Amino acid sequence: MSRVVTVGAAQLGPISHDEDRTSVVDRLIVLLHKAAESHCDLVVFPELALTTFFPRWYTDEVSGHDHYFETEMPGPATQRLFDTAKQLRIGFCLGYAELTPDGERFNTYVLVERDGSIVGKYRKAHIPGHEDNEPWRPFQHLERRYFQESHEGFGVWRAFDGVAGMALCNDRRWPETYRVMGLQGAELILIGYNTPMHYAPDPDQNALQGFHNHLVMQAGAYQNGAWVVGVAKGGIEEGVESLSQSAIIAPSGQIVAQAVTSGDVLITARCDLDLCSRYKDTLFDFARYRRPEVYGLITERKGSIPPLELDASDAPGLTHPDMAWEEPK
Ligand code: CDT
Repeated sequence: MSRVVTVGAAQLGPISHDEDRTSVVDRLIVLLHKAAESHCDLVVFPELALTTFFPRWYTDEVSGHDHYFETEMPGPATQRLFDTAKQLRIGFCLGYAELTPDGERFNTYVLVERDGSIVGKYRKAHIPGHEDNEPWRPFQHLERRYFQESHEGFGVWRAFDGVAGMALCNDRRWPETYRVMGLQGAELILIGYNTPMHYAPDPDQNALQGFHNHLVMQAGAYQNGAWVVGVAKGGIEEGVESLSQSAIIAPSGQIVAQAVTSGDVLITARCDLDLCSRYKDTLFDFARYRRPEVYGLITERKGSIPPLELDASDAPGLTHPDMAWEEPK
C-alpha cells in the first residue's frame, strides 16, 4: 500500500494586534480550500497561528496578554476550522497560545486527523527570549514571560498512515528535538515558527536567519530519515519583520517545496513516507550504529563545561574536568 501523504504548508502573513479570531480563521479556511484543490491530506499552519506574535510586547502583569490565549480547542472561534477541515477530509496542525484551567500558559500545537479527531497536542519545550522587559531592544521577545517550558517531551503519534511528531519554532534549532522523535520512528515532523529577522543579542546573525532556518531543518530531516515541514508566520507584523521561507524537506535533506513570498500562501508536496526507510534502514540504522553508551552527557549535562585550564606542568595528563587528579607516585 502506498503511503504518500500530500502535505500543504500553509504559511501566514502578518496578523495585526486588532485582527479578531473570526478574520484569522477566515484566512485559515481559505487556505484549507486551496489545500482541497491540491488534494492535500494534511495542512500545517504556523506557531501562534490565531494571533499576532504578542510576546514582542511587555505587560506589567503576566495575565496582560490573556486575551490572546485559547481556553478550549476547538473553541467558539475555531470550531468552524475543525468543521470545514472535516468536511474536506483534510487533517491539520494548528499553533496557538493555550491557557489551561489551572492557569498554566503554553505555546501549543494540536494535530487533527482527517475525520476531525484530535491526534495529539504538543507544548513547546525550548522557550527562547527573556522574562523581563529589556528596553534596549527595538522589540521584546518575552516568550519566557508568557509561556512555561513544558516537561512532556517530544511525543509521536500514529497518524496520516505513518508516524508524526510536532515541534515549535526554537525547538527546530536543537538536534535533540528531532533525535528524540527519530528514536520513536518519526516519519513526519511538523514545525511552525515565528522568527524575527532581527536578533538583538547578536545582529550579525540577522542576515543568516534564512540560512540557519533551512540548515537545522534539513539536517534534522536527513539525520533522522524523516520528512520535515517548516511553516512560517512571516512578513512585517506590527513593524517587526519575520522570516518566511516555509519549506517541505525530504528525508534526504533536500527541500522539495519552498514559499517564495511572505504572505498567506500554500505550498504542497507529495510526501512518500516509505522514502524514510531509505535512510532509517541504511546510514542512519539507529539500532545498528548508534552508540548511546558514549552519549551520556547529552542527558546528564545541561550547560557546556570546558576542561579546566591548567598549566600543563601542574597537571600532566589531566584532560577532563570529571577526571580526579592524583598525586604521581
Ligand atoms: N518563536 C520562536 O521561538 N522564535 C525564536 C526566536 C529566537 S530569538 C529570541 C526562534 O528560534 O526562531
